[in-house]
Amino acid sequence: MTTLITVAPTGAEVDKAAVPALPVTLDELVLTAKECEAVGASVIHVHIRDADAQPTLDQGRLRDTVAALRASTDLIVQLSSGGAVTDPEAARLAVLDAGPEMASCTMGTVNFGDDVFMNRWEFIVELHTRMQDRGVVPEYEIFDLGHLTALQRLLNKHGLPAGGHVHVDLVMGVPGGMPGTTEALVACKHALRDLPPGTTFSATGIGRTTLPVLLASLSAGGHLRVGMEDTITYAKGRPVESNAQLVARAAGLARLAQRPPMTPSEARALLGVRP
Ligand code: KMH
Ligand code: ZN
Repeated sequence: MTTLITVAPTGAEVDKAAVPALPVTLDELVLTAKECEAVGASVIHVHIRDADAQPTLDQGRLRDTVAALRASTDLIVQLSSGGAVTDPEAARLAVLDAGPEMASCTMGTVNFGDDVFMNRWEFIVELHTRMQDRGVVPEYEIFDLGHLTALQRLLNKHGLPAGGHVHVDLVMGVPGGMPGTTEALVACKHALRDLPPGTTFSATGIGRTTLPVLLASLSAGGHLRVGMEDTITYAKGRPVESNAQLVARAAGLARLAQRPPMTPSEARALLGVRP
């Protein structure tokens, strides 16, 4: 068995001024993507920034980003439909207009530090059905155990996603969501039994939960997401130098676990993404 490694290089929350290694321009993002592909990533989860390094869902920039990543790498491009907590629903839905192969789809509302990451049921249904119509493969983002029950309800009422395969990402350790612990990951794994046969999962631990979650996921048969969206500290007192550093560490641990990184074409076959 091999390991799907997703890199989430930028996110919407980390401040470029405080973390200069964060990729925020298109050139920085493309360079990061190439480096991460070289050391084992097969999917890139993308948030973009504007000229002032602030998060944006600008349609022109999104299209340019998808085109540039396609031209320079073989990575599966997964645009974030989550955006920043301040983004309106219409702009989040319009992310699909940029033509990504994949997009994220968060399965419920969650407290997000001092903010609220709002995901109303009707919004989730709209996102899911638009992705079905356009052949965009979702990654269902799970911030809490109940989000898996919401996914079961979504699939029962509205059918399987584009590509027919269900893949979830457990986002663990957000202040307000489930903790980044082995116990929480195992609870989620149990709940996956109520989803369609063959459902796969990856996991990402926010902040200092990155390593416990990574190791728990590997041992539980899960896949991995790493990147500076989720972690900016490599070890105590040691800032992350680059996204590739995090991907290389994940790939090394995956190899140790006898589950080497999968290639982008293997990842497309697994996830039901059309080449
Ligand atoms: N930035 C968070 C509010 C996603 O990309 O789909 C939402 C997020 C999830 O990062
Ligand atoms: Zn994200």
